[in-house]
Amino acid sequence: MLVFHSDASLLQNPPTFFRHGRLMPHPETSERYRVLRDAVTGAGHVLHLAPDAGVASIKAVHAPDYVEFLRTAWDRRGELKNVGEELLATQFPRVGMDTRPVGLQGQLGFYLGDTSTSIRGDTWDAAYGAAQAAVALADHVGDAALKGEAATAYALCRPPGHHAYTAYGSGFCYLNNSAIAAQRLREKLGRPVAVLDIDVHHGNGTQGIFYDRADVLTISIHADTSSYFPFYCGYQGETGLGAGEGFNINMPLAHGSGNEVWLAAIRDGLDRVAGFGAAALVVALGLDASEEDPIGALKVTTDGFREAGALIASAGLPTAFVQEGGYLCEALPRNLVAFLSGVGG
Ligand code: Q9C
Ligand code: ZN
Repeated sequence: MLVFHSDASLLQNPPTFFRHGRLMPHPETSERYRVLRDAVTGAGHVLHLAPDAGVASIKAVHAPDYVEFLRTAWDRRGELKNVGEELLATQFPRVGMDTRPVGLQGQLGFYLGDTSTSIRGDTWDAAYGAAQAAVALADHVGDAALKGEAATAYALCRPPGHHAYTAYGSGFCYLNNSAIAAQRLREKLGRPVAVLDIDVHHGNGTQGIFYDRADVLTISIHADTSSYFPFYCGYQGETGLGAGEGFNINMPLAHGSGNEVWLAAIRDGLDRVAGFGAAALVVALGLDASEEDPIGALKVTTDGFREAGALIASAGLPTAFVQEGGYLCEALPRNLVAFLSGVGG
């Protein structure tokens, strides 16, 4: 299988984040990229450096002011006194507080949803590189689809993307790589596409980006959010808005659920994708549903990941697999290799 990636994914390596009143090691490190890259090359998959396709496909799903903020925030750090290694939001607007402040500290809270998603000197370069991998992936899968081939390929995107909304980042995510790939496929094929998100966390950014649209079906299978990130969404009643009504599906699963429940949800999701008539599928491939994941909440095994790959491949659609979460543990590289072997090709 072709693997699209960017060397810029070695950048943006946050050492710590706040959790439960302590500074803890940050799970979303550049070591994840090295481990996943070595796993796919070790399994014989072929790496392709993504070319720079520019900012247009990023701006097809993200607001220009948010993209400009991400690109320039670190260079503006002189606006603040005594800045350390990273910029972090300290105040966040609530519903109804919608004025964009002028200064950098206020804009950090305006454009970043939590304290685990900081701005460092190389954040933009890393997020931009990951987005380019998603674009290269979509172009490959889309070009093959235009020739009548149901190609499958994978983008090793890091940092991840599915918690990034149109105009703000959160949950370790800055640019929504899965949404960028979906929108690119939608434009290239001129037909509806679907996103199936199997990361253990609700794909809230992707849901938000496509919430009022009928041409991109979004489905998220995740650990129940009533006591789990992102807390404020991810529930079954969120079905879309306006023209998008009926085109967002959330499948929250009980914490501790294993292969059987998770794979049944994937089958259900694939049935919905088929009923929708998607011309192509984007899979937001988090590996943090693993039983070993350090911040996970489900109990999926390596065999479960292999089976998931096989199930998704059996749908026979042009499919773009986009790396999302999945954190360092012994099973992480093994689960990626197993998933891709299940997909085959
Ligand atoms: N206990 C992705 O998997 N909360 N993001 C961290 C750790 C944020 C995960 C708390 C989790 C975001 C892409
Ligand atoms: Zn996740």
